[in-house]
Amino acid sequence: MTRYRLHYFPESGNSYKLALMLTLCGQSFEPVWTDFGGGVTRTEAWRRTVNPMGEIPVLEEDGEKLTQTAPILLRLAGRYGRFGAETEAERFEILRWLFWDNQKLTGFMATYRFRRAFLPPGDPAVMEFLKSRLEDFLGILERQVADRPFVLGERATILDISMCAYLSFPREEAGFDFAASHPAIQAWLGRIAALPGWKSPYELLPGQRMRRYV
Ligand SMILES: N[C@@H](CCC(=O)N[C@@H](CS)C(=O)NCC(=O)O)C(=O)O
Repeated sequence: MTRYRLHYFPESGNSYKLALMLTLCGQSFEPVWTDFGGGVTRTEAWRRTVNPMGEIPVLEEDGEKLTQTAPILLRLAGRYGRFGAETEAERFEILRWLFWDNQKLTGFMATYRFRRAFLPPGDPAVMEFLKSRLEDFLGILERQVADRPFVLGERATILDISMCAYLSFPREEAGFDFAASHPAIQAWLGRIAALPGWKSPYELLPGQRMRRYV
């Protein structure tokens, strides 16, 4: 049985992607709280010994350190035969949306939410730019899940796990009220939360939290 250790911090939606995937696959992991707010991931020593990319999360599998949630999710899906592709067309579709999520939805939501909730107020023009990009990406997701239960279609896949992560934190952090602004996304998040074994981000990612400004 593979032994997992997840280097994370509680506010990290990218960490939640892996914690949720492992949990939904019936796997446990040792949580390794990391002082992201204190700048540990920026230190030379951490980059040399844990992740040269300077990013959280890092998933250790029997001591081997893996990074980048997309290939890790693909690997776990293959290993447990859950939430993966069943056909070549689905494989392509999953890769296509994972790239989109990493670059667009997660990329901008993570940056916007972090600056809004966990840093002192910054340049309003920067926030406005990030939010306007995000509105576009949320609109794309809203349309995608309006006429199908999950991003790929009838069943949940790693796409849902990846894309829901930053939208699953308490509403006050990013400041979006999806029930009012994006009802299809709100309903989709409800379907994900109904998956057997689902847990919320702060249930799966315990420990000392960062100061919140909103
Ligand atoms: N594409 C990466 C994104 C990881 C990422 O950006 N993690 C954030 C924390 S949630 C981080 O470490 N950011 C540091 C930085 O951008 O300098 C993944 O999927 O693992």
